[in-house]
Parts: sequence; structure tokens; C-alpha cells
Amino acid sequence: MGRLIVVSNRVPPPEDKRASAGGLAVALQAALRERGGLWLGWSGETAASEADSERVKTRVEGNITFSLVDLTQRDIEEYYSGFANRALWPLLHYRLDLADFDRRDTSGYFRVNALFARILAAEVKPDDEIWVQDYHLIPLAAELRARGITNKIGFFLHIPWPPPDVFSAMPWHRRLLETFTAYDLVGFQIDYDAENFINCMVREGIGRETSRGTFRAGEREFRIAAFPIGIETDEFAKMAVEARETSLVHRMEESLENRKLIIGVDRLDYSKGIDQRMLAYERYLDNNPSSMGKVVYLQITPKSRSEVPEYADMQREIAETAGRINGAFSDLDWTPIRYINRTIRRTTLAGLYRMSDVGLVTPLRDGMNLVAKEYVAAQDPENPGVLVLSRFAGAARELDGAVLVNPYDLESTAGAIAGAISMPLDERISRWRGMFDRLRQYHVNNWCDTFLETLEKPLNVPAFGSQQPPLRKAS
Ligand code: ADQ
Repeated sequence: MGRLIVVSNRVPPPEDKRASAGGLAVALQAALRERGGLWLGWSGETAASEADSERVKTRVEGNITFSLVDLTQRDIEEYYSGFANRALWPLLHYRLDLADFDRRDTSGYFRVNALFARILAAEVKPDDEIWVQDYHLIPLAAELRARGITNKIGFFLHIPWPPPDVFSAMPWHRRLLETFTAYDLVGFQIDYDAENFINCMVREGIGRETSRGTFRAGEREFRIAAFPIGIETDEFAKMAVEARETSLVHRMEESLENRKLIIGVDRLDYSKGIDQRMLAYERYLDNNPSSMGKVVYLQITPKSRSEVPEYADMQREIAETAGRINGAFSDLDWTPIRYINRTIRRTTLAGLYRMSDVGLVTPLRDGMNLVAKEYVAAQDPENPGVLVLSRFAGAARELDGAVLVNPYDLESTAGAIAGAISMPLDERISRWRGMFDRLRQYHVNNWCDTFLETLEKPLNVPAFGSQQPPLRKAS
């Protein structure tokens, strides 16, 4: 078996060990360690010139080489802030109203993909397998093939894929779709995304499905499948138990004075539906006067992508909504919403999930949503909280013990919050148990292994082992 090469927009710092790193970074590093390999991506730093971008900084940790590329200010603006985050991110989250399709950004996106391909092509050895992560790097395989690379190349999209009528609103939709045919395996979070993608390819006449999950486009044949990403379930559960003893979690508990706690944890992003969630909570307070003073909603939201204008607007809107609700409902000794704009240590986060009676995870659209899974993993088996989950999160296809809501429907989300707050213990336990078992069975390491095994299998061999549990029935 050759080396594994992972390519992603950002590369986690090698010193990022388990306590602070997310499950995905840990799982990919474990896969790299197992086989030896290379992780290539943007360093997060700005290069003074294009020539500086070509000078890759490498760090070697055991059998893993981290290759970090600095990007010029123009590359960052066009490729990252522009095409990736102002065109693809809103488009793939069904937000055409927020998408900005700019010709210059598009050429910046392809230019940076070509830069990564040039750097990588010089490194690739014949047996290496390449795994490209996420929407920043869709054309990378096509750029590598153009440079004569014939190795196996897989791609995994962490975010949703919309139906053809949404996707084709982007002027360069066909050009981008065609680049997918350079991969050997294209992975999505859930089956709905894979179906939407296949429909886009077929609608454009790029090719056809030859058998379930196998797609032919001209001379090329490749696989398309869903690989729902998991978390480091047992490790996270253990962290949640230990975190109960930390001083921050104690302080939080004392400050609650036996009130019920609802928790929301999201990067500040319009896809997460934070504003709608606060409005649904307001509706809940309105509809349930007896809950006044007895419930606290903690929303932890670190700022993200502040350089993108749509994010700055949204940041203001959410802060105003929280302020307005608090102004209207607060009492001398009670504030209904605690809104925090910062990153919290993973251990503390685990402890806060565990002490919360309700996990409120209501994105308008989300590839998977790991917060939903972390909330479940962190619960006390004898007294678990209730997960209220948007039907538009990929996680809703798996977590069948969650109370599913439509986040656009404030009234029914308010009703779901009320139901979750008062849910009897036996129902809470039975809903939680199945979800937890599933999360243990399909750990993030299994996700990694299943993807790589599928990438390695010849096309005439059935794709899946038994690791991947079936998805819930469509609701
Ligand atoms: P994200 O959109 O970033 O990920 P999510 O899956 O919820 O969304 O992951 C966020 C991670 O950040 C979680 O591990 C969470 O614990 C952490 N986090 C959030 N707020 C935090 C805070 N205040 N402090 C510290 N940590 C915080 C994208 C896709 C998702 C997909 C993932 C993985 O948008 O749909 O699930 O990739 O594939």
C-alpha cells in the first residue's frame, strides 16, 4: 500500500493534539500515520508574491509530512473569500439570494487549484492515494490528471449538494461538474446529496449511472456514494464526564440556579439558522408564560469568515435579535438568552453539552452537523438531554431519536422546545440509547476507513463493507 495524501484548504497545525483538535483532523492524522503520508493545504498565511506561493513550507512529524502553502492576498480574496465562500458555500446551501458569482473570483479559484496541483504533481509517487477534502478544491483532480497523474483520487464534500435547478444558477456550473469526472470516488455526507449530484450530472448530459453508485462519463468510470461523517464518540463521552469537574462548568452550573438549560453551539454562519432559532425560542417563551425565569438558552457562536460581507451583516442581525429578546423578557435576576461569541475548549464544550437539558441544533441546511452528534455523545446515560434537530441537517438521516423540526416553522419549533423541556425520563433514555449506539458503531475512524476502502476497490467489486449502518427512512 502506498502513502496517503490528504489535500484540504487548511491543514491543522501538527501540534494540534486531541484536546483541542476536532474529530476530523484527528481521524485524518490517524489514517496518515497508519500508512505514512502527506497533508497539503494553505498555511493561512499571506505570501508576498506568486513566486513565494510556490515555495512550500514543510514540517515532518513521524511519518507525516505537512506541506503548507502561503497564498497571495489576491488568491485569498478570489479563491477563498470569493469563489469558495461567496459563490460555492451559499449555492451548495441553497442560498442563491446570498451568492455572488464573480468572473474574477472564478478564475482565482481555478488558478489556486492549478497551483496546488503543480505543487502536488511534483510530490506524487506511483502508489500514492490522494484524498481531496471539500468544496475549495473540486477541480484539483482534473488539474492533476492534466499533469499526467494517474493515481487513485477520491473527493469528499463536507457540505450539502443541491438539486439541478439550484446548482445550474451558477454560470460556470457545467465547467465545475465536468471536473468531477477526474475522480475515482466522489463522496457525500448523505444519500440525498449524492442523488442531487447524480441528477445534476445527468441533466447536463455529462454521463449516466451504469449501476447503483457507478457513473460513466465518456471514457471515465467512477463511484459516487454517501459516507456520513462520524465523531470520536467514546473519547468525547469520556471528555464530557471529566469536564463536569472543571471550574468553568461548575461556575455555569451554579449560575443556572436549577433552571433548565438549552444549548446551541455553531460557527456564526447563516446556514446554521441562529436568528430563526432565537425567534423560535422567543415564541416558546411567549407561548409558555410559566417558563419565564425557569429556562436559560445558551448560544455559543464563535465568529467566522468576518471578512465576507454577508457574515458581518448576519453578525449584527443576530446580536440585535438576542438583545431585543433579552430586553423584552429579562428580569432583575434572569436573562433568557446568554449569547457568547467565542471559541470554547472542546472539553468545556463537552461538559456544557452534558449539563444541558436540550440541544438545539436547527440549521437551515447542513452537510452533517457534528454538534448534533457531540451533544448525543456527551449525555449522561441515566439522565440524557433531548436533541431537537433540523430535518435539513444531514445528521437527521441518522439520528432517529432526535425531535425533528422544520427550522422555518417557528411555531412548531417552539412546540418542540416545549416538548423537549418536559419530556419524561424513560422517553429521553429510549430516544438517546439508539442514537448513542449508532454513533459508537460508526465512529469517525470508520468513516475514514470506509471511504479509503471504497476508493481502493475495483469498480466491479461491491462497494460497502458492513461498517456503515443504514439511514433512517425518509420523513
Ligand atoms: P461546520 O459547518 O463547521 O462543518 P459542524 O459539523 O457543526 O459545522 O462542526 C463544527 C465543529 O466546531 C464542531 O466540532 C463543534 O464542536 C466546533 N465548534 C462549534 N462552535 C464552537 C465553539 N464556540 N467553540 C469550540 N468549538 C466549536 C462542516 C459542515 C458540516 C459537517 C462538518 C464535518 O458544514 O455539515 O458536519 O463540516 O464534515
